[in-house]
Amino acid sequence: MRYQCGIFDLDGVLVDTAKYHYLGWKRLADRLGFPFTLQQNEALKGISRMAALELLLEMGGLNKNFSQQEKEQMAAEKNKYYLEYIDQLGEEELLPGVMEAFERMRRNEIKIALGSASKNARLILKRLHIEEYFDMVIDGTLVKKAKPDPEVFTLSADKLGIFYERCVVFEDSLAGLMAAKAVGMTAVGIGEKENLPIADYLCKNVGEFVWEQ
Ligand code: B16
Ligand code: MG
Repeated sequence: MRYQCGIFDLDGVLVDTAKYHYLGWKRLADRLGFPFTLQQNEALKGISRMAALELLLEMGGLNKNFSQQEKEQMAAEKNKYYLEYIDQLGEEELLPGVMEAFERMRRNEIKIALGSASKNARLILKRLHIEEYFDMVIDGTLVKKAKPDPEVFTLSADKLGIFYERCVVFEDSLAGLMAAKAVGMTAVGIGEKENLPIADYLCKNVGEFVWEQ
């Protein structure tokens, strides 16, 4: 087998929490008085909370209006909304193909890793009851540099002692695909070609990926 490790992004790949991130940012944008569309939300996917806030404020033409302290309060406000949404999260919100992919990887002794920018990743894995599947969990609390920097993926591979060329990264964001490709990992896009034009492979869900190719 060419591959020894699969590194999974969380939001939008294992679980559809991307919609809750959108709703959280939308509530903040509504309060600040500017529109924020699903299409605009594409650019916020995969990047850190503070980087997403900066982009959102730029989209609303308000990026110069606030102090660092005010921005931190707004990021906390969005996270409060987000935590309200994911409070109800259950196993039924796992995206299709996830359990099949994990079982197939276990049978083939391929390591399973998480590479998420989210600081809420552990909480979400617990809610979904899938924490036990992971050989390595790297999330937003452990990395200094956010995607498109590859740190969140290289840290997984380094800790597991696996060459980057032997890793497959599953991502729904352009920033994440760029990160994977920058270090020679195979980049599988979960989503549409128009949003993920640089993917090595495109799949509707993680269960579709053919490990033997
Ligand atoms: P949090 P992923 C990312 O998770 C989300 O895609 C992105 O929209 C979010 O801003 C980021 O996590 C930070 O999340 O606010 O929970 O720390 O896609 O890398 O799993
Ligand atoms: Mg994602």
